Amino acid sequence: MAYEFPALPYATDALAPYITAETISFHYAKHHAAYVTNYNNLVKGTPFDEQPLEEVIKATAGDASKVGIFNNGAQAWNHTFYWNCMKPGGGGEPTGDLAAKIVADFGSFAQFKDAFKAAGATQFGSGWAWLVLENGTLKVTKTANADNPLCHGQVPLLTMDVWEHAYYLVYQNRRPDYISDFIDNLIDWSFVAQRYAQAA
Ligand code: MN3
Repeated sequence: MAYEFPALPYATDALAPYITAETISFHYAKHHAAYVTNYNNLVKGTPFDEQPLEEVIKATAGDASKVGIFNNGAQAWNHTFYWNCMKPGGGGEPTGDLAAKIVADFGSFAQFKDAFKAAGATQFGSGWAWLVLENGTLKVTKTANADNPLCHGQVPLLTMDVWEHAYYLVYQNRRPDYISDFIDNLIDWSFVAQRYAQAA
């Protein structure tokens, strides 16, 4: 029961100029593919091979003897989720229940944006910024390396990859510009709203 490398949900040049076909050719076709291949090789012949990826991630989190399975499995999951959080012509603002919940928990959409930008900009080194639901409350968090909110009792609703490989070919050292473009031009709020509806 190998974890299947998922197809990209759009064409390789669909997110340009923010995420170009060249970025996708490395980030999706090399980095993400390698995490999936490594994960499948590591779990092959172990009981983890029969378990859903999310269960393996939670079961191996914090276990030093399983760090390879955790890192590659969580990175496989994180990247699949990341691609689904974006769409061509994305950005704008959420609507409906999710929009109301963002205002209730952050004060305004602008305050959410500030918190999400700050999480991405202040993640030192490699990691991820997240919008999560925890005990019925929306929160913005950041995690280092492969770490994932599933391991902290949180439901991931949105993520942004802030590893340098996510933006370096287009933005070089300008991570804040990548973050602004991600928020204003790439987020698929209908996907996030769907996740929220399932979790709420
Ligand atoms: Mn990445």
